[in-house]
Amino acid sequence: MRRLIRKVKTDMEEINNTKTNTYSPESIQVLEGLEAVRKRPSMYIGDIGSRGLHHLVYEVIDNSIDEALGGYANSIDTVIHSDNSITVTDNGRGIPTGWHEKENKSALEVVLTILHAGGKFDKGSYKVSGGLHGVGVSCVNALSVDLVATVRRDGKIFRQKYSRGIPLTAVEIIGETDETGTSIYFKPDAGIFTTITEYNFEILAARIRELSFLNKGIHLSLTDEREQITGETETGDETQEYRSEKFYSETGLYEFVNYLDSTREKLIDKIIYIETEKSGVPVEIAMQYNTGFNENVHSYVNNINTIEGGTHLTGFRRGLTRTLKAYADKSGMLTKLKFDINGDDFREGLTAVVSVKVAEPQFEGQTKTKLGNGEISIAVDQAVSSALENYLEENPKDARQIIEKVILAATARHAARKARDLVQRKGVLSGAGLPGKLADCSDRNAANCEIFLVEGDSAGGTAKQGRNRAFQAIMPLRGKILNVEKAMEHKVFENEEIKNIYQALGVTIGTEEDSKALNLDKLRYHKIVIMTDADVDGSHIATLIMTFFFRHMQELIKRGHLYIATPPLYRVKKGKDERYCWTEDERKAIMAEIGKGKDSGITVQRYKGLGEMNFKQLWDTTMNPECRILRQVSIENASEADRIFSMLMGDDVPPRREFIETHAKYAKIDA
Ligand code: 0RA
Repeated sequence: MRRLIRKVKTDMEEINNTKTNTYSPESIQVLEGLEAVRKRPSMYIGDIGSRGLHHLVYEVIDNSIDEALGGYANSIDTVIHSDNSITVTDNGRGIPTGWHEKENKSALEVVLTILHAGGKFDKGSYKVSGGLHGVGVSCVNALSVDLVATVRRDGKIFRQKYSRGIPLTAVEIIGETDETGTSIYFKPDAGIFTTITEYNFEILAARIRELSFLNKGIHLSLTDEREQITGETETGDETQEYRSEKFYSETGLYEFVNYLDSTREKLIDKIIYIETEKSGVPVEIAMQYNTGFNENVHSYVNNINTIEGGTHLTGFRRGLTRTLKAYADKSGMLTKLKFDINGDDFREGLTAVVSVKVAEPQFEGQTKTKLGNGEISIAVDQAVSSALENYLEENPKDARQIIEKVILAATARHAARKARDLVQRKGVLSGAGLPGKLADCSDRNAANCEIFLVEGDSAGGTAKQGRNRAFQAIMPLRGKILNVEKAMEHKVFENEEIKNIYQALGVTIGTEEDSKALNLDKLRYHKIVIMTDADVDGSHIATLIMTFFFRHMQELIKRGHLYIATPPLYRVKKGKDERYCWTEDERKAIMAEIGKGKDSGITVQRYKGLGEMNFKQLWDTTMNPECRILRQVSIENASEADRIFSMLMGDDVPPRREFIETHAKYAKIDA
């Protein structure tokens, strides 16, 4: 009886080597498939760091989203348990538990153990959602020490347990129920995820929020059982609750754009919202112009953020440019203009989200996030142009505002080009174009080289003394660098500190194909390290510098070149025993350790700035690759990063304060 409990072995090597196992040829194939996932997890989930760890959750949620998009579920709850295991529960039909003849096992086991088995049962319905790699829940199973699938269906509660992808039990009936749905509990295997095992609430919340906007009408939630929040009832009693957030969007991308632009000043009253189907392709778009200067267009295919763009984005841009240009020509507003208008001008101060659902998406590009399907371009182009034409006709006041903004953008672009050309000419063409303030390193192989962007001339001096001049360059930045979030583009390129950064890094603007594209071919350092004081001003300066990189050198961040140095907060000293501490807890622990009862003789120095360290201390704690801590800057979620930078650095102060207050506890952002 195959359905009875199998002989279970959790050690795959043993299973594959033993001749006497009870596994049929099919199950050996399954094991080989799952073992492939365990051997090369990065091929299936991207990496085995933070991203991969969080990806497991997305993969499971995506299955439930599919069930919801099919119209069978409207609620998906995710829980982070205290040991960093996860449960995702939906109220869909429940994964089928019946016998699957061909695979000779239950359908549930097929879904959980066979790669890409996800949508096999439902002929005719295509998998709309699906993580970046679309590998399915079997992958999560392979990479979990424990996984428990609980299915509520046909009046019963079914359950099956797994370890590292191998069933520990048969599908058992453990109770009765009137409800339907699926719960997947899993604990990521610490033998695979060796560097990071802790889930980050903010990262999961950002993705679930994004999913709620992209799939309106679904109730999603995220609860963190690691964190108790003390509250108070109306009668003054103390309550203990887990940190929890609910996500629900009635109006989808309309609300998404509203959320993204909540701290920007609107140029037009209404958000332009389009929901239609062109040639069988569902297209949803929302757009809004603000008074800022950034283009802020996010695109999605089947809920995947297509950061490299693709045909849907091309179609959107083409439709937008053509329709606005035609309107502007007809209105006669362009006659006074002495120079050309180009596509970029139509997207300055534009926030938009474009989401399409494609049955058989072809993903291309370095990170497989560029849509290749040609037919989608036309569909999106048509969707935008017909809706936008109507909008402009019906809202002539808004139409005028938009065209005036476009003219302003074109004018500013001409001014910016002059400033940019200057950067370019000084930057590379004349070989002597390194800024005077730069103390360069001697190695000429960029892959070995680092540059420290240091707050202030005095700390810059210390860093110059302390560094290893073979591969570490130092560039002091004076005071607060320009807030690029609020500045017009030409101001950015006229700014001395920013020009110095371009020149020092060897980064130029403009390639053959694209006059605004970054040219990183001559990048002179593969590590760019922001080094500021460990205080409020220091973190503000670090944020200003990051804002600059985010808006103007985003590719450098995506390629993993940007880092933040972390100087220590304290030095604890007793005689010759000298220790550095990066957190309050560390300080307490070290004081307890070396203090050993009698406190006498211990001195504690609180470092308020880099300037309080001598060059040797700075080297030992913050610059020496052997013992320093560098934090790599990454973009987990493009739309959320954009929103946060515009909020932190924009004009609108109250939401910034509120953000910092609510997040300080979690994100350690000082203010
Ligand atoms: C295949 C067929 C059917 C449902 C599902 C898969 C399903 C999978 C997941 C994963 C998470 N939640 C899910 N809910 C459903 C439907 C078969 C039927 O009832 O006809």
